[in-house]
Amino acid sequence: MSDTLRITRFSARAAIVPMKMPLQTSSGAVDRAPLVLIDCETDQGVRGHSYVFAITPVALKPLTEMVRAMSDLLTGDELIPHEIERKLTQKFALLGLAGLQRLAQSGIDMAVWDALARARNLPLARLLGGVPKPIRAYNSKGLGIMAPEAAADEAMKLIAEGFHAAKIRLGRPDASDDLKTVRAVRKAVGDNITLMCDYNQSLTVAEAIRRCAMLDGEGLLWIEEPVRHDDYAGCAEVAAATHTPIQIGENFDSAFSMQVALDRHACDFVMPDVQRIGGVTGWLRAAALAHAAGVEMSTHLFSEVSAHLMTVTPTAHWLEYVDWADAVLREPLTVRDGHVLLDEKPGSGIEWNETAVAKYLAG
Ligand code: SMN
Ligand code: MG
Repeated sequence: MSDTLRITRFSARAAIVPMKMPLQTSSGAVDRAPLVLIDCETDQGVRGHSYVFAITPVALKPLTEMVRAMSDLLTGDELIPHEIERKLTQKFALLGLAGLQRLAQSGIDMAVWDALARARNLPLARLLGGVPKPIRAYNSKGLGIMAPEAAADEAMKLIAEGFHAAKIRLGRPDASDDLKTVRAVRKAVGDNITLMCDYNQSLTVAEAIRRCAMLDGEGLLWIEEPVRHDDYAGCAEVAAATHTPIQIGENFDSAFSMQVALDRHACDFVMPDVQRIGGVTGWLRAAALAHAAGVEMSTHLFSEVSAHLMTVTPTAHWLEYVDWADAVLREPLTVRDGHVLLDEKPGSGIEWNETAVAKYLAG
C-alpha cells in the first residue's frame, strides 16, 4: 500500500437508535439516540467509521446534512487529520465552528483518524502513541431523575454490570429530594463505590451554592454542571464555595473555550466531549491544556473513541460509559472489573452492524 491515501467520499446516514435505559435529566429526557453514522471511504478501500449524537431528534436531519455538506469539501484530499482540520477551520472561519458545524467537523475528524488507524493496521490508541489497556470507567447509562428507592435499585443494576462507579442526575424541584436520592443510592451501593452527580446546568448560582453545600460531605467525587455551562464566572463562584470538586466540560466547543474556563478557575475537573471539542484532533489539544494546568480530564459519552483517547491523556481521570450506540455496533465495548477493555483491533473499534442499521435508518 502506498503512503498516499486519498478520500474518495464520505457517507452520512441518520439513524434513531433505541436505548435500553432511557435517561431523565433535569434538562430533558433522552430516550433514544439520534445518531449520524459517518463513513470515510478512501481510494485504497480502507473505510473509517464514526458517529455523532444529535441529542434531540429535531437536530438529526440538519446535522446529517451538515456532515454531508462539510465532508463534500474533502473529496480527493489526502487522509491527513491535521490538514483536514486546518482546511475546515479556515473554511468555517466566518460562519464559526460551534454547534452543528462543530459536531459535523468532529465526526468527520473521528472517521478520518479511524480510517488512518485502519490503513496502518493499528488500534487508534497505538496510532496516537499509546497502548490499548483497561480504562477506568463509570456507568452513566442510567440513574436519571427518579424516586430515591428507584434510584437505589437502578444503581445496584448499574454496578452489577461490572462497574465500581456510577453517576446520579440531580436537579429535582426540591433540593431535599436530591439529597434523599444521593443517600439512598449510597446506602444501597456501600462505601466502596464511587459516585458522581450531574445537575445538567439546571441551577442559578445562588441555588447551586446552596445545593452544593448540602452535598458536601456526602462523599461525591464531583458535582457536574451545576449552572449554565458558559457562565464561567458563576461556575467559579460555585467552585470556590464548594468543597466537592466541580466538573464541567461537555459543552466546551473547542480547546480555546476550555482554556478560558481553566483561566477563570471555573472548575476543578474537566470532561470535554469528543464531538464538541473537535474530534480526536481537538481532544489532543485539550489534553495538553489539562496537563499543563494539572487538572484531571474525563470523557463525555462516545465511550468507544474516548477509551482510546484516554490512553494518551496525561491527566486521564474517568471514562464515561454509555451503551447508546450498541444497537448498531458489530462489537460493543467489553467491561470488566470497573474498566472498559481495549484490544489490538485496528481503528477505534467502530464497525456497523448493517442489519441493525437498516432497521433504524431515519429518513
Ligand atoms: C448527558 C449529556 C447529554 C445527553 C445525556 C446525558 C449528561 C452526562 O450531561 O454528562 O452524561
Ligand atoms: Mg453531564
